[in-house]
Amino acid sequence: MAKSIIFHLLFASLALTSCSTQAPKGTIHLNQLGFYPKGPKIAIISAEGDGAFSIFSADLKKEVFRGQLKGPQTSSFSGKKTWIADFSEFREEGAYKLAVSGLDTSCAFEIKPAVHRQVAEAALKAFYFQRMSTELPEQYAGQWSRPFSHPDTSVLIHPSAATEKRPAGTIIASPGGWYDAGDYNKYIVNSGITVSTLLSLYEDFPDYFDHLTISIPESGSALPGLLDEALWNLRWMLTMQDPDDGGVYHKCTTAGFEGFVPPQQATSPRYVVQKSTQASLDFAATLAQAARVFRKFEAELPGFADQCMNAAVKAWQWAKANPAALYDQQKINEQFDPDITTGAYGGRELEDEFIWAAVELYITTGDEHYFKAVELFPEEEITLQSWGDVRTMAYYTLLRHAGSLTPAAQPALFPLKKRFISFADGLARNTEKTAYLAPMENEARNYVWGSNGVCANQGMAFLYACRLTNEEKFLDLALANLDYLLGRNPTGYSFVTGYGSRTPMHPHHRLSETDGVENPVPGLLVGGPNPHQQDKCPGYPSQVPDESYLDDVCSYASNEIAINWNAAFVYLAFGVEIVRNNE
Ligand code: G3I
Ligand code: 9MR
Repeated sequence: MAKSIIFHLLFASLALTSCSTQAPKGTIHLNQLGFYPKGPKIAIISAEGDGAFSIFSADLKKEVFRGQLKGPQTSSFSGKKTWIADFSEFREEGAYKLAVSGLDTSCAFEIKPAVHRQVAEAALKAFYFQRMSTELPEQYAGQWSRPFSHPDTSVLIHPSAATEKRPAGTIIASPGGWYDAGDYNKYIVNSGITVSTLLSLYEDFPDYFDHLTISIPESGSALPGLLDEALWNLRWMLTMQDPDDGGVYHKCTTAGFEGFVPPQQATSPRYVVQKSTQASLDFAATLAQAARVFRKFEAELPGFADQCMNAAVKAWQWAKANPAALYDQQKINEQFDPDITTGAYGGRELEDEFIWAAVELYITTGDEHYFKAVELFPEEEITLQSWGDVRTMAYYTLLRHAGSLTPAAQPALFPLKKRFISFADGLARNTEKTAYLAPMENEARNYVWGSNGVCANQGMAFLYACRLTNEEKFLDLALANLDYLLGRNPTGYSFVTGYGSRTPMHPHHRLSETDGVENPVPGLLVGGPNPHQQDKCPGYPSQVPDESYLDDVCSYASNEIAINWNAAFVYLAFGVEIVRNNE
């Protein structure tokens, strides 16, 4: 009894300490949005407490749960110790703070159903904010409204892309689409995996998205909001195909990056650059998938599915005839002017792109010759999807359509499932030994440029593993990745702009930086910790892989945003939300 009173008094003093919104040395790391009532609830404490922790009502007046810290765990990157506060068994809905004697209390978080719905919707809405060749009126964009920018109706054929029918300097129209990232360019390779991730989300959960409206100008149309948004970029992608031969331009870009000026003032000449095998295959895969998805909406978009299909087939044929048209920016610049110095998104090895395109074409058409055109398992290991490695996108599609495979593909299913589960197990191996109980922390090599995208893509893989096996552990792993991105990580940031108590305020994002609005455009996932620090910005707090993050506009290697990372986050957040709320 006496002990409990002392304990209570200790915690009472905490009422005066603030949550660590601004303090860089916040020591309680948790999903800053909160938890599902029946789900796991973990916070990580990066300083030694007195062995106990408490959950208080958000006004700190009432202690509602008390537990013992477990640990310590040791970070294999920094050697630092952490302790685990597990309050999974506390299930009462409400707003709370977590307290450990002697430390700042956490900021308030919630326990409630659909706890990630808002952030998932915001991350989807972020694609609207990335739209180009359009005005963003206040009705949809609020304080981030902006005038029409980047018409892209007078785009030049760069000498690297010149043909007899379209010599250098020919003007074509390539309007629409999303800004790739913090820059003002559009890249087919990155667009492909991005749109495909969103279309996969639709294919995996059609009922949910048939009923989800988002606040965009098309809302009220007969299409689901998710597909209206995807359409915005698909229509642009179609303009990137050379109508004469089916090859696809690698990107639509200025010669160099524009400065940090508002989009309507960024008026440097724009080019489409060299047709590449990689862009053509990513295009073929994405458009073949789009043909499948939009077939259902023939009445609303007459002819669109056929248009996508024809474009996909032509791009595939071009790639088969030009299997080694690599995008090598240095080589291009040795031969042609002006030099192109924007994002490269180049790949040297295209086996995975061939597999992905072949599988999407096969699933949409049922034509086995596509399937037979590639070797499905060029190596034993399955690798995580990224813009440069799209093989697993093919596997997701095969798994999703497992019930309708023709005889040529059926034998692949068993080995695919087996390999996929062992891949997902591999991603999670040793998670319980990590300092943040996060699969990301298993390997230093996860910490590349866009490590948060790696984390979100891993989460997507866990959701597929969950679907395949029905094992709860995979759902918990997906949630662990979401927890990581929303605050349960050593930096103390929730990495999605505007969502969480401590979020990036200075992303490398020209739209946010030049709009005169204090808060960045919401719903954007920043790249995340990256010890390679390619931007060489001063002020990184650390070189340790999972701590090397800088919330400064200078830091494009850790604090840029990008559509591919956002799409993976949208998949993860909605996926967890849908599966958890169906329990
Ligand atoms: O794969 C290697 C790995 O083997 C090696 O250990 C590791 C350490 O250096 O590097 C890995 O490669 C990295 C690659 O991304 C794959 O993740 C490269 O170093 C790194 O430079 C490369 O970064 C890319 C970056 O552009 C620079 O080209 C990012 O993935 C990519 O997301 C980013 O994309 C940019 C666009 O070019 C332009 N628009 C903005 C966009 C986002 O920053
Ligand atoms: O703003 C550019 C960003 O989108 C790219 O990811 C990054 C790497 O390619 O480059 C940024 O642009 C910088 C350029 O590379 C070097 N000079 C400064 C530019 C703006 O910070």
